[in-house]
Amino acid sequence: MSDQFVPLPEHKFTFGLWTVGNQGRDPFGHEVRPPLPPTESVHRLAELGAYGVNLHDNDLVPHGSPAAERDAIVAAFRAALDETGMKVPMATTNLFSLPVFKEGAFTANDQNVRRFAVRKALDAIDLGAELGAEVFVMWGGREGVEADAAKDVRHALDRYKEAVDLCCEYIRERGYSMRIALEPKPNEPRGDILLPTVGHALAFIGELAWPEMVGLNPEFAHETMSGLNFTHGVAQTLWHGKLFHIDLNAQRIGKFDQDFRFGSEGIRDAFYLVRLLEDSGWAGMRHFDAHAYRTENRDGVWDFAKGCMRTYLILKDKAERMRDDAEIQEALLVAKADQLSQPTGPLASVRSASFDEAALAEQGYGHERLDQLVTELLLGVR
Ligand SMILES: [Mn+2]
Repeated sequence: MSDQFVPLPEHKFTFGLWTVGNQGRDPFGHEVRPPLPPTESVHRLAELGAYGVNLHDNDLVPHGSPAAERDAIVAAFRAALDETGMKVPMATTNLFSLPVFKEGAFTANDQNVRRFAVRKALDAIDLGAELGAEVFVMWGGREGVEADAAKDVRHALDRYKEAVDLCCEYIRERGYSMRIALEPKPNEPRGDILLPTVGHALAFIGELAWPEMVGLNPEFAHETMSGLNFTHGVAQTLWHGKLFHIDLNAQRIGKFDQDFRFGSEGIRDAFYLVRLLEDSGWAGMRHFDAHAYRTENRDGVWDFAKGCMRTYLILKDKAERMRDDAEIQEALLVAKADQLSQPTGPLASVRSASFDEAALAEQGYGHERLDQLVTELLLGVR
């Protein structure tokens, strides 16, 4: 492998403990890999050049652990972070695995289940703050329904808003430097999940008590499952100032939630995403929410992790090459790409302008040539 694409902490690559720790269980098959201790993940990922790890509460502390046990686990994990210099930029809570959440968590019909869920989120906020996390992700995996008769979505959204507001109130009360990032997903594990896309979630934020504290954690696989253009979703999230975190992986449209190694499917889409993140000066984490194929043993897990980071760096290099490629830049001028940053108004000049409509309609934009040039760049022949 060429040394040019070696990951370093400055690249801000992070992995969830649940990603490299994934044991390969799927709806039809059991675990194929042994459990991976969180401290080992920290050491191995540090050796590979990652910046940090992220976690659900129960990735680190098993649910129901007594306080003394919890503190000992966190102390050992803290020691591994200190030994390696690894950070925990993001924390989240698992509100989807326990049987108690089978009908929902923040939006469960039962008020006591909702209170239990919010309490668990508050504890996870404390854990995240203790480890230095500045982003708290909320993926509402069970916030949905199969039997539409059973849930009024308007009331469910009231309760969803209430739960996010309660978490914001708690963060403010405790004085934590933490923001919340909602993670949209259309379906799986529920038949339909609330806040299914980036657009739904952005609109929801506008109804919250502290909208400035809440943004998004869009995921490549989740928007792609809906057949949407993930890069466009991220661009609009950036446009609203709401990109607080991002989940990178790979997914084919129309399939189950695949969570593949970044760039392993949809390499073009991955390229335009990397180009957007780099061109926009995104200062946040390049977080991978993915896992190794079920075919892999422990060695394959580290091949998976290395592959995610290496592909990102290769695509970042391709984005730089695109900027430096005179022919592509000339084709962009033919496409008038530079003109889009100019305002359309003011109103008076719109009203007084004269147009040669036939000439405007006649012009071509050279997209075929432009797209072929970019394709050849990605294929490595220019
Ligand atoms: Mn995710």
